[in-house]
Amino acid sequence: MVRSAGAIFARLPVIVTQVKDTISVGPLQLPKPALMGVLNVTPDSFSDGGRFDTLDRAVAAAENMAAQGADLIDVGGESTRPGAEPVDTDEELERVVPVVEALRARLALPVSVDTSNPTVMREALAAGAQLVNDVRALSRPGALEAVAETDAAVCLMHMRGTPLTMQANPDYAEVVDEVAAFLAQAVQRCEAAGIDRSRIMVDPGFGFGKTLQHNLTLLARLPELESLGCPVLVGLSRKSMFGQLLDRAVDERLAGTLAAGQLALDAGAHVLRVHDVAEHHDMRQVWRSVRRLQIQSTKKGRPGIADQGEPG
Ligand code: 7PJ
Repeated sequence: MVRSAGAIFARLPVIVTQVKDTISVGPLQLPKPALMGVLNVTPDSFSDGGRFDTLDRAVAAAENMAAQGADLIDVGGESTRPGAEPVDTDEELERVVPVVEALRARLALPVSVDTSNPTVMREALAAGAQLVNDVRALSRPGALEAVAETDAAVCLMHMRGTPLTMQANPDYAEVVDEVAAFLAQAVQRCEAAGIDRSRIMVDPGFGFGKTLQHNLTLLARLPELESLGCPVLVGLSRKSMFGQLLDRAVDERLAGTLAAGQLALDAGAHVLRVHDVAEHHDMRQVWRSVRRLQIQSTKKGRPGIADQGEPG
C-alpha cells in the first residue's frame, strides 16, 4: 500500500511517543522501567527433589517470569532476610552456578547474581551472569576486584549492620542523607578500583536495617538518590514494611507492594526487583500509558501532580 506523505506525518507523533526509554548499565540494555524477577535457589525455596529436579524447576520458574514480562532474572543462593545465617562458599557456588549456566543456555534474558561472595561473583560471571547484585555493596575483601576484572554491571545496595542483626534497633540522624552518602562513597570506591560509573546501579535497600518510618521516608524522597548519577533499583516486593503497615502475612502483601512500586516509578526508579512479575507487568503498562500523557500535558503547561492537595 502506498501512503501519502501527509498520512505518514500524521502518524509521526504517535510513533515518537511510543519510543521506549532505555537504561544502559555496563553490558545491559534494559527498558525503563525494568522488572527484575527474583529467583531464589536456597534449599527452602525448592525443598524436595535432587539436583537436576531443582535445576529444572529453577529454569521453569525463570521461563515463567520471562513469559510474564521480566527483563532480567536475579539468581540468589544466600538468604539475606532478617535473621538469616551466612552460607559457605561451596554451598552457594553449588546452588547458583549451575542455575546461571542453565538460564544463559535456555533463556534470552540477562542474568544477575545476588551475592556478596567474590568467589561466587567470579564463577557466576564466568558462567554468563552480566550483573552482580550485592546487598553489601562490594564490601567483602576481593569483591571490588572480582567485578573490576570483568565488564559486568553492579548494583550497590545500602544496608545497616548484617542480616543477622540489622533489624535490632536501626537508628539514623537523617536516613535519606545517610543512605545517599553511603552510596556515593560506595560508588567512589568502585571508581577507584576501576569500575566505571556507567556500570553501576544504586539501591537504598528497603528493609535492610530500617524501621517502617525509615522505609517510607526513603520512598517519599527517592528522587534525592538521582543526584548520584546512577540508575536506581528498588526492592520492595513483599517486604515486612507492608506487614507492619497493613498487618499482612508475606503472601498478602501484593497490593501494598504494587502501590509502593508505582510510587517508586513516579519517583524515577529505573528497576523494580519483584517476585510477582505478571502483576508488576500490568502495573507498569498502566503507569507508562498515563505517564506519557502526564508528560505531554506538563509540556503544554497544564497543572502537574504537585498542584493536588494533601491526602486525607
Ligand atoms: C534486595 C535484594 C533489595 C537488592 C534482597 C527480599 C530480601 N537486592 N535482595 N535490593 N532484597 N538489590 O527479597 O525480601 O531490596 S533479598
